[in-house]
Amino acid sequence: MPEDSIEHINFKELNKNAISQPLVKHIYTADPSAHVFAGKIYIYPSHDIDAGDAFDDLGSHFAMEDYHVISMDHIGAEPVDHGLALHVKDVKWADKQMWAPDAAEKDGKYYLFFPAKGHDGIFRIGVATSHSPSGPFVAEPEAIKGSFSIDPAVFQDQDGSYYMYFGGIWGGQLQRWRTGAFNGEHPESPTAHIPNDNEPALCPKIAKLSADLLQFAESPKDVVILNEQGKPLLAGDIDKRFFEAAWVHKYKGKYYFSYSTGDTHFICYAISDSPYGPFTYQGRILEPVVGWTSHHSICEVDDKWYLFYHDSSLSEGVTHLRNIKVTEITYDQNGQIQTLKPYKD
Ligand code: FUB
Repeated sequence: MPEDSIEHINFKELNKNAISQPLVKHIYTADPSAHVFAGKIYIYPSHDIDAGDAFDDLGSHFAMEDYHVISMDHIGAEPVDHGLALHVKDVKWADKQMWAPDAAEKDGKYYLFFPAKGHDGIFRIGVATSHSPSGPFVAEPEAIKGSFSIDPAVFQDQDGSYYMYFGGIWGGQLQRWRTGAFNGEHPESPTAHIPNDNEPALCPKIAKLSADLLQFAESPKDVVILNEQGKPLLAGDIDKRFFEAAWVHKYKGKYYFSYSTGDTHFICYAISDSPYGPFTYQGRILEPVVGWTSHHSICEVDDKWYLFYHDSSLSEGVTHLRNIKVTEITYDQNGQIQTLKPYKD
């Protein structure tokens, strides 16, 4: 929801009409990646703070420094904050902006994947490990080789393969990697290097992970999203094209790739028969929330499917002070996800 419409919002009314309430209120949290590990729900969110950086279209105001893991015994249970899981000062290669993380489990070990800006100002993706799903996590000394941009989401397929989906345009720098190398020209511009409206949209990326989950096992490839006519979405399809916040889940044998359209504020999804795509655009999962960003994950808990998402209702509309939420999603008999309105009319 655009910033300029926030001053007209009656937050008391809005919260009364919201389809869900903030899960935690003692800290600001965003970008919730949810998983069931050892029978419990674990949420890996960003930990929003007010570091005093002014709002800009590069997202400089998202100046997060650390991560906390939140757990819940079941949906509706009291969320538990497990405290500091990882701080940027303990990540050798990272300088700032600990953005949207995700986690995975393999053979009883837990992996926290996170983007951060290195000392050269370039976003990379790192990994940290722990023997507990709630951390604390110990970071690898270097970022994942060949990683770039933001918003890692790690999907474990039924055959035991793990894939990382990632990328984000504007402040997430994906557009700066169009030639395979980082293009640092026009550093202050979020839209320099973005394709023209009539050109194919920038694609999120996928890379299979190595067996130890610490590296890419292959060079990142494009995740192509097709329109209903089977043509790649165009950069000008701003209500549908990928912006950031990739997530993949499998439902009835199909791969569902969901993502945020960023500046148009929707959570959309596309379906494929392969984890690599191409994915065909299907529609919206979530209409715009209060706050500029919209970011989510989808997780099955006790045979029901849930959308973990965020808005800025707790801070009454402050873009970079968000709060995580959860609500159920439903599929029709054709596997289509019913679009949710975050606030009832
Ligand atoms: O939280 C910082 C950034 O905002 C995330 O990485 C994006 O997905 C957006 O939610």
